[in-house]
Amino acid sequence: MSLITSDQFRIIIGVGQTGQSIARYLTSRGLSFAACDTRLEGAALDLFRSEFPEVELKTGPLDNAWLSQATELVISPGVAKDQPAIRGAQDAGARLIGDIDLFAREVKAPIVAITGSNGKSTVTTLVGQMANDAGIQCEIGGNIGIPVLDLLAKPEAQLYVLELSSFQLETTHDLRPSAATVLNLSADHMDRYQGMADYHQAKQRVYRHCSTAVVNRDDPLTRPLVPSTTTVVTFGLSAPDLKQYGILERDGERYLALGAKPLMAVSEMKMRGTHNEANALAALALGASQGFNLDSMLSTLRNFAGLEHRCQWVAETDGVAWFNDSKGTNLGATLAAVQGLGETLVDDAKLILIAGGQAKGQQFGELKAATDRYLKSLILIGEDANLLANDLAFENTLFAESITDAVRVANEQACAGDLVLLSPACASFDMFKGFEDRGRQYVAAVSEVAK
Ligand code: UMA
Ligand code: ADP
Repeated sequence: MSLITSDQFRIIIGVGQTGQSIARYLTSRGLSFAACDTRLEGAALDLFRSEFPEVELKTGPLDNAWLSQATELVISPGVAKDQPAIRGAQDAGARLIGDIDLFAREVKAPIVAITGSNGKSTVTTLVGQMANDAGIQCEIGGNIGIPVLDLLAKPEAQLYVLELSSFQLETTHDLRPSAATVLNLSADHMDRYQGMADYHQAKQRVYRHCSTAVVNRDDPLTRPLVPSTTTVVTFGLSAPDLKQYGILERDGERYLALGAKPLMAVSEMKMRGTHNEANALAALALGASQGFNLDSMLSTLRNFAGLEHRCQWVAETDGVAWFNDSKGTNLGATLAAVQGLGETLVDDAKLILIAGGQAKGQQFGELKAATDRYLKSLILIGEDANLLANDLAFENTLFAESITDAVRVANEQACAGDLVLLSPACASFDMFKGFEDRGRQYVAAVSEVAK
């Protein structure tokens, strides 16, 4: 582990949320730095300039010769590290790190590190809530939207729960989590990775130097390639072995369970869907590894209603239920939503799925069995609508120009008992500011229909 010293020249690459937090951190430690961003203008650049008017800020294409003067490059997660100017600077001796390493070097309290393709924000929030309910002062941050270095401003924290993306993990070397998990792995960000192997490798980095690895036994790709001295605890939707977490059935009722012991009926949870059962089990395993009181964790699970834009119930109109899963930005999430809600349909009721946007290099064939089984209509929006249409080859596929149009078409298609689900399996930036904007526009359109 290298130490922060003042005789180094650091350059921050990318001046968005992360870059600004790095700049605040380095400033607070009295360390000098410069910064760069490949964009020429934008709100992030304006903010950075106004907060750090004295700092040299280069914009435009990355400059290899300039970057090569740095001893340390602190890169933002959204900037791909595999590009000539950065590789060149590394060859010239610059160390490439991210904000997680800077945090790891300073932090005193234990860290729970959470990654995976889906469920990160849900499990991070849940574990944070479990900790606080159990009387442990806990801060959550990371990819969830709170840069980790900003958490150092709260030194009283007894525990940090971090959501980490594969992008953040790529440049993380010095993190020593008390517990770490890869919740699941399905294709995502294939526009940044060479393939699944590459993406898998980035996610696996969360287990390096961890004390307890929490593993999804239903998903072999989450198994750690770590030394046998690491404690491994598993969760999954099957009946669990001794000291592992899973699901037990008793008299037709499903229970969250630890070994042979039922802990609480799944029906007591406010969160719905088997994917959320997996999230609850992962959270229990992570919480137990930190010594949280079991009864307190179960009470948190009873009260936790899930997060906005994640399979969230929005409204009911003439017997049709509308769900917002705008955060379903990849195939794995949409598959979980379609299966999870599909299993709840009664009699002849069906799902009407609104999907589409930017595909991020994904192929969607793996969704076909679930869409064929549960869908009445597939309504597609966005720039990669045709890609989904071809991969899913669903007979009743309709196209819409906007989210309002999609909701209007869905309303025409739906009968009492049906569910309408927005779960795009795609990024939103072709039509929206982000998944939150997409979700809010959907909810607004649904409330027009509901009038
Ligand atoms: N930039 C460049 N060159 C590039 C790309 C970006 O200069 O090639 C610049 C942009 O012009 C901008 C800045 O970098 O000024 C943006 O940096 P960033 O893309 O790393 O984004 P931040 O604002 O720092 O937010 C990041 C995470 N974003 C990404 O990883 C893309 C946020 O996750 C995270 O909440 C935040 O740090 C705090 O930790 C968002 C995300 O979309 C929610 N994450 C992905 C996901 O969840 O799928 C991984
Ligand atoms: P992340 O932070 O990894 O994006 P979220 O908790 O925000 O995860 O949920 C993102 C999407 O994934 C939502 O659409 C949600 O319904 C779905 N999801 C949540 N948990 C899981 C899971 N365990 N497996 C598959 N999909 C999930």
